[in-house]
Amino acid sequence: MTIIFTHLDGDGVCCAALIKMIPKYQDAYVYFTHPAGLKHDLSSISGDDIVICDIAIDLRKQQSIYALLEQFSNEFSVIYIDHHAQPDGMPTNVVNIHDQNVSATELVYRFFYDQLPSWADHIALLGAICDYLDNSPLMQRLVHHYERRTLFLDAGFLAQGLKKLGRRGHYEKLRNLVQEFSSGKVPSDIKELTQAAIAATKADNKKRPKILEQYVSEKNIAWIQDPPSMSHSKIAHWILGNSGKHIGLVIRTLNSKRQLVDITIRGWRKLDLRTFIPAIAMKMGGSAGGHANAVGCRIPQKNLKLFLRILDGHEVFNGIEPVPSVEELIPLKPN
Ligand SMILES: [Mn+2]
Repeated sequence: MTIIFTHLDGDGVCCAALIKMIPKYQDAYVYFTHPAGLKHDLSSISGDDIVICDIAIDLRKQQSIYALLEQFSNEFSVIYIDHHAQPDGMPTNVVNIHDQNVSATELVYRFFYDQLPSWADHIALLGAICDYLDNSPLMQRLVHHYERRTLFLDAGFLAQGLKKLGRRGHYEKLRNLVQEFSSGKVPSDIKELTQAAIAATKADNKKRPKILEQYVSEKNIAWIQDPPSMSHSKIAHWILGNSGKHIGLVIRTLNSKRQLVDITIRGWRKLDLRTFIPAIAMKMGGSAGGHANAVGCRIPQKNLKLFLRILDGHEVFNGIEPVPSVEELIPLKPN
């Protein structure tokens, strides 16, 4: 049997659904995991072919993960498909499909393209949209196979519905969802998903005005600390848009480790956030990872103020155009 290890977000679910469309993998078992849990979850299996999708390699566990993959790949097929930063040293017998510019779903779609049904492009698009990575040449080409508004409605049902269904402990429901998608259904066919999505969207819309009253604007950045519990990336987008600053940050004090904070950062795609934020986080005694426009950091709480000050004063912001204000873009010239 094959085991598919994947992430429990929209991108990860679509990766697994695509793979299970292939006859060879239709009985594969889907194991939902995350970077910090991958080593533990890999240790719990034996004697299977594996495909791992959309899971970043946690630097602190890199050596033991690579050792396990090496051991498995000497005897079984091991395919690693991912789009997060990847440390060197992936064992040579592992088929390593890696590109940081596109979604994991797109990589799965392209790797298995010859074995997929023609309608797999629909699920490929949904996974890419859920990870904000539908701007690649292939996805831009495929968008025209469908109708944009309908496509985004389905992607919205998936991303928002997973706010509830994607919680840990709902693994059986998620496996059913993967099964439905791999048999030709889309999110709008699945009542439990659409209902959860509508409830989540209503709750988000209700929280938005309150959150917009609470954030702090600096010269180049806008940030909020310990907002009501909901998607941090969504809050980061809201305060980014509302403030018109270059980046938006959501800071959360960890419940289990009060001396640490997690920071979710989003920008306008004019800057590659990886080129300067991880270095600052490391200087503060923390760590960081992510994509060009989506970075997460964990740093000691005591260095938070300094981190924000260094970031706000960073020279990288001097070299880019300011974000235009809405008012600048409003005026019309009558003909
Ligand atoms: Mn992803």
